Amino acid sequence: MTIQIITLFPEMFDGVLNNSMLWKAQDKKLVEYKLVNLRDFGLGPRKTVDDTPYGGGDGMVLKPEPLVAAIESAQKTNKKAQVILMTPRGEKFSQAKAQELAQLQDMILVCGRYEGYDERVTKFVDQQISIGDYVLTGGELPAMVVVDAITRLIPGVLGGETSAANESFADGQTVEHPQYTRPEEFRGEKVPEVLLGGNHGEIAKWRAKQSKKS
Ligand code: 4FD
Repeated sequence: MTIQIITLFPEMFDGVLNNSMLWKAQDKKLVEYKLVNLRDFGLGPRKTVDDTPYGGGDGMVLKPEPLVAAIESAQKTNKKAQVILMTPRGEKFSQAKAQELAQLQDMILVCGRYEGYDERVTKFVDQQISIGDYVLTGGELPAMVVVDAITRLIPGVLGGETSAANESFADGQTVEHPQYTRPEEFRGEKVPEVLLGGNHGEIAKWRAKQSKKS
């Protein structure tokens, strides 16, 4: 899978893409991340990407020409890529949505800034996604959330044992069961007895019970 990210702030992704899991996924050629700097598609000598809104109002709006030029440039490298716009008005992101997107061949994530983008840009995107009902200063953090959630679902990125757990989470009724590691007792709190016994049937039953969302 190739994930291209269109943004005015590519350096924001450095720390996230270099985290061990995402890095290993790229190292194993399971995924390739490409940052596309929207500024490169800016207009005129100042490389302008934004302008004041028609009708008045606060702040700036991303102009359509640079955004669409960046999308079309990314599409040249990757003809069948799904174009996904990060916006608070999009479809709500979820584990189920992450699983759906993890099946895709390639995608282009578009990060908006300022008070938003010229609405005519939406004609050039396939999907609009929101990570939750709140407004951020840019689509970069939402794009990182989507990249992380999708990458860990790509077969081979994590150990194989995690895939089943991910599937159960996507139904909305279950969550991952609580986990414990050494020491057996920490500040008076003991690890549940059943986990120490080695009775795999009992352990599976306990975990299933604990996985039901309250
Ligand atoms: N909840 C989200 C996405 C982007 C964003 C922006 C229009 C603002 C939150 C388009 C307005 C993009 C989200 C940038 N804030 N801010 O997923």
